Amino acid sequence: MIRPRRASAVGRRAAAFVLGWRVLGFLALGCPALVGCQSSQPVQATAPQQGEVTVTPGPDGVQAVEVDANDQYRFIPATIVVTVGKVRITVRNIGGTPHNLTFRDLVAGGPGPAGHRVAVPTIRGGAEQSVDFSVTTPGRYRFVCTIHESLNQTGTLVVTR
Ligand SMILES: [Cu+2]
Repeated sequence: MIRPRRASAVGRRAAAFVLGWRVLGFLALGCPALVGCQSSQPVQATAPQQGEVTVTPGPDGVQAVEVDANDQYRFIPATIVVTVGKVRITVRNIGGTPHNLTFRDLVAGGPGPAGHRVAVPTIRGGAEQSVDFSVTTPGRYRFVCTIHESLNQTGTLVVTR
């Protein structure tokens, strides 16, 4: 007579376990949808960074690269590899949300903690704008969209010798 009681206890535990996972599943699936309803924050905020390009200089010696900014709050490509010298980054806003591209630690004339940051100012959807600058110090320079940095709209300029 003990076996049926054990079996039912296991059954209750299993039922509680399944119910627990159903609750977790509801929370996991329900929360992003609720957040999406309450604000313009995207569900795609955890999308991976995409793309890497190695830029070669044009006839004018400028290493020109186009970077798309999209409605998934990403820069594509997110990694840009150049050598020391002249660089031109053209941001194309291919979505409808305004974006900018701002370097945190790269000022006009080279790297540094203060001064005029190298940046493409905020542009509307469908617009494009370039910034020209020179880099003299190899390193990794992070850039962000200051509007959507918390959504991980970031990228890296890798400068080699
Ligand atoms: Cu942005």
